Amino acid sequence: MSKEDKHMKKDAKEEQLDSFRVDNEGQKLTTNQGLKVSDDEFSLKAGERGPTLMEDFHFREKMTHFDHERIPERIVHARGFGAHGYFQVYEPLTSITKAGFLQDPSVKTPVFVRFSTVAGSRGSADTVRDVRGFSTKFYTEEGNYDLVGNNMPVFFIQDAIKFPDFIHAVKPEPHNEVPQASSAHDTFWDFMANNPETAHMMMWSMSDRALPRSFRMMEGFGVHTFRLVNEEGKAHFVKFHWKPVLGVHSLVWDENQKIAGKDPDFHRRDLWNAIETGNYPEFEFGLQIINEEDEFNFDFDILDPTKLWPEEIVPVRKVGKMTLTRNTDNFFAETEQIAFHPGHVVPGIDFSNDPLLQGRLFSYTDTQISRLGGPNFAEIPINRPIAPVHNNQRDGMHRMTVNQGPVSYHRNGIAGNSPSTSTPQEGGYQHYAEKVDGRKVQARSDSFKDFYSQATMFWNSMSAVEKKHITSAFQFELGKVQRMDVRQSVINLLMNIDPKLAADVAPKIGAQLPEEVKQSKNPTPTDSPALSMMNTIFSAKTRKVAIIAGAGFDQTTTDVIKALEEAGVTAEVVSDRLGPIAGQGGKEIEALHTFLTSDSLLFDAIYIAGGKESVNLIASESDAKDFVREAYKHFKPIGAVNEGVAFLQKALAEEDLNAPGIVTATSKDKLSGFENKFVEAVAAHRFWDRKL
Ligand code: HDD
Repeated sequence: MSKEDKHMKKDAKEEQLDSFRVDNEGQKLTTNQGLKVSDDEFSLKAGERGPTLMEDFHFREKMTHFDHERIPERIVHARGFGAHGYFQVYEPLTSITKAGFLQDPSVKTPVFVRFSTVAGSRGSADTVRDVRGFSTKFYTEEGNYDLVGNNMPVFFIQDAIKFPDFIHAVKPEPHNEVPQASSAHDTFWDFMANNPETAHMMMWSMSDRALPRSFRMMEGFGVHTFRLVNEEGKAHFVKFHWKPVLGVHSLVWDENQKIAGKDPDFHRRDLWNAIETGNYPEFEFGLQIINEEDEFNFDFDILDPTKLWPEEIVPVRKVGKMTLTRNTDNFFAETEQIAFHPGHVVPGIDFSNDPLLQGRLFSYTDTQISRLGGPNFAEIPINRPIAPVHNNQRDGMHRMTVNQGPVSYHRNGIAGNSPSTSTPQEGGYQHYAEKVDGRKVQARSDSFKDFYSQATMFWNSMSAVEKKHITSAFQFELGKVQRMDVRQSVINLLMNIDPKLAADVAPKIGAQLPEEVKQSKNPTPTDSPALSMMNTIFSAKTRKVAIIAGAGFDQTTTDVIKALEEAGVTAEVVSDRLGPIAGQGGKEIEALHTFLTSDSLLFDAIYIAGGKESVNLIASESDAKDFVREAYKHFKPIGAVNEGVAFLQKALAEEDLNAPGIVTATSKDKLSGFENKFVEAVAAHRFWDRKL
């Protein structure tokens, strides 16, 4: 954290958290009763070699607390990572919503964001093929507003009643609890095949969107259609978006699997480090808006959570920005105990009748009661609103508030009927008075029955390389499915999305290609370019480059490091040893990694320093060539100058040396301009045109 940030005015949430923070430094050890402890190493015993005595209250208190340290993990999204920050709107949104935090661009609303995977347990790896959760709690002056979204704009199912079934299918199979954090198994694919509404989301989860490079480089979506309501009571339908300022970028599948072993904390480490080094993650807040009158003017039902609104038809208006600026003090107190709920809204934000959303409105409070041990979880510091709380709710497990006076009911005369309700003009929440009329039925609306058009649209929107990745994702995932009939039924489903895709997958998994194709009838745009990650923002900022150098590295090395750092890149030296290493011309750099402690998987690009002595040292490391080869295989930019090029020649096949993204210069070439070319290559992220 920079000096300036340290002295930044604390926001209201941080001030509130201050009153709960405890710093043990320089303090005396006590029991929970505040009694000073004289010994914390040896229990009280009847004689040095005798039994421990019940009387040892300190031992019993310490052990009892320890025995109860764990709480149930979240039933879904168990593994997550969070940070604090703030949100600012770009311009007043008065015409579409009365939400207070969306009115004044000078107001910074404190936020806490938790990113997560869905299927894996709390201790699972970050880099798995999965949807990522993207939950934001806005601590507004009108109360907490939670936007509980994902990094994909649609969902697997259309009705919340199927959620337990879907989650049972995706989680490890119950008889043996295998596999962890993976969708590559029979029950998941059996569910997909038997519930064709999953088709669109299935395509997203087989795409590179399920393999984010970083939490900082993925989009966020509210998924459902919500309503924004203005002061006059006029409503618009909206979809919420988060657009990462660094663009949307992914890892490749092979990399994901290996990183899961090399650094299971890859994403949380990345977020933590970015914030610690002042590279604050930024996301622009976007709205897609549809007038209520236009509800039925689309070839999809806007209440159907398996449909997105193509940005080319309903543009995303960027209306604000969120910046994450502060890591947590304590993972458990903040990230683990935060409780989100799509039903935590403020005046000006309302719901739609999306049946998935309607069910969520029940589930979230309910789950916190068992997860956080009772109904008073809103009093946990991270969950407390900065707006005052006054009501007649009382008691329950772990109650912290000390409510005064005899009255705990509404309407009362004794306390002048306080706490009193508020009119909408005073900020009282008023539900949107939507007219509802219908028979009680258990049914799917006909308008929800087109399962394939948007799945096909998604596929059509992909670039050749994205299509290749999706195809091999299906080959991998279905290749792990044991039951032939399940594999076959997924191929039958794929026929409805794209017969060529089905044809490319079927032979690899021993399935047959059926002749019948039930193509959907609804017309949709053939593609939506906004869905392709090739059309995202490319930037070198915060990319991580491995500088491979040993003692005696040449003088260009420090120029390259400087150029990278000026472009906002993090350059970290990988060497044969840790600590300072001396180069030519009296230069010194600090090696943070060795080939043993690191891996090119953990970097976005690599640079091989010149200098004969340096290259000889590197060449004597048995893992060095693999380091380079793997970076090549994962399409990463590779830079080298002078003797570094000679090392590259040994590591790669001759025909690969001129492949895209290999930036080299020898003394014969003009070294000037090398730095810029290499920085450009780092910004390009990956070079997909390489032959492997
Ligand atoms: Fe959910 C957690 C997102 C459908 C029930 N959900 C949870 C989290 C995210 C989402 C990001 C983690 C919150 C955190 O970080 O603490 N969920 C979604 C999205 C959905 C969705 C984007 C569809 C559009 N969820 C959904 C349905 C139900 C639930 C249909 C049940 C009816 N979700 C839960 C839950 C969780 C949860 C069981 C587990 C932990 C928690 O709530 O706090 O209540």
